[in-house]
Amino acid sequence: MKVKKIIHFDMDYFYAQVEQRDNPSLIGKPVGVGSDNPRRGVLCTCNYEARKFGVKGAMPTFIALKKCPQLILIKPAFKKYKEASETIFNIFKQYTNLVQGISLDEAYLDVSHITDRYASRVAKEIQEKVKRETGLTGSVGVSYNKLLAKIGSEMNKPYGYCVLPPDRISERIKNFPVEWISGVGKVTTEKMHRQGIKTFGDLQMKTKLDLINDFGNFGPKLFNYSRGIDHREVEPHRERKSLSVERTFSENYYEEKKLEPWLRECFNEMALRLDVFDSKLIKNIFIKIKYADFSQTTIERAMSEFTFENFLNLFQERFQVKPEAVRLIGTGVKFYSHRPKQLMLPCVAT
Ligand code: DCP
Ligand code: MG
Ligand code: MG
Repeated sequence: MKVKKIIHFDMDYFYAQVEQRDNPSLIGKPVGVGSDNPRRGVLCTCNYEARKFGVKGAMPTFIALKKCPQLILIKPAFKKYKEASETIFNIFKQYTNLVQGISLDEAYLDVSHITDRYASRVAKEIQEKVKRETGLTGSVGVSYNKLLAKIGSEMNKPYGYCVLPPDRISERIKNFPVEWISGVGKVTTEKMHRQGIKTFGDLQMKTKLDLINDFGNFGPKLFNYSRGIDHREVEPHRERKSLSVERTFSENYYEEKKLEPWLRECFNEMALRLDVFDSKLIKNIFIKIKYADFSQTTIERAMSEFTFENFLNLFQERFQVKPEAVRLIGTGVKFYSHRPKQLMLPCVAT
């Protein structure tokens, strides 16, 4: 089988870096992007100076401020991030049609067809071009499959660069922590740790049957991934089934008036993330409400028009049934599962 050449690219502290680029006085200081309301907000991300204090993306702002009182908070400006994202995806597409966008700042590229230079050379070129054209840094990983390319891009962040060639791979990845495997999130990591499985090497000691017993369908994948084997293709036209945006509050709300601005914030972010074509292919819209008692409800409706009022109506309809303290609110859309081919974009960056 021919060995593939896969690149994984991910921008460094993306939203925060854009803000720093546009306001250089922030450079060298801890910066968080997110709601600037220290009582209710949540961070989207933060720069590496802030991470030294234990601040992380998705952390409630008040906790971030406890860890790092001098943290500079900036409200997100999604339009700027989307612009930067479009620029980087245009660069990717100059190299290959096989670009799979994972989010605004992240993509896999299959560059197997480029034979006149090493994939590592191509990756460096892309990294430099992104820096020149956006003023921003990203990290790249180069390998012969998606799993290892992604691990590579995360290994030396920020402005990282790492090549993982196939020779003696299962030996060389033995000490990598299990949480570097795609699909191994917090819950699976904890489960593995409880069983004394901390590294790829620990997984390699298990039989396929052990892994199936403990992790079900994910077992055979874990068996392969822990040995650096991954057959997933880069899928440029991968269909997105849904898109949603949600906000968790650090205090609960039970008044519709107080919830409405959050609903609007979710809607606005979703509108920005939606592609022009995507917005024509929405089948249903939905609202998610999580109550203070952690019970959760969603209400879904066939799409008539993509307007805030439609989401608000849907929300009101559901909230009237149970007007109690709310801890999370979200808006979402579901797409038609078989989209007409001619409407597909060459690449969809979330
Ligand atoms: N993002 C968000 N909410 C999250 C996760 C991410 O709003 N829960 C946004 C903010 C990030 C951007 O998406 O800047 C990209 O996400 P990444 O996970 O790639 O994180 P960063 O690029 O910020 O940092 P890193 O350098 O670790 O990639
Ligand atoms: Mg990133
Ligand atoms: Mg990312």
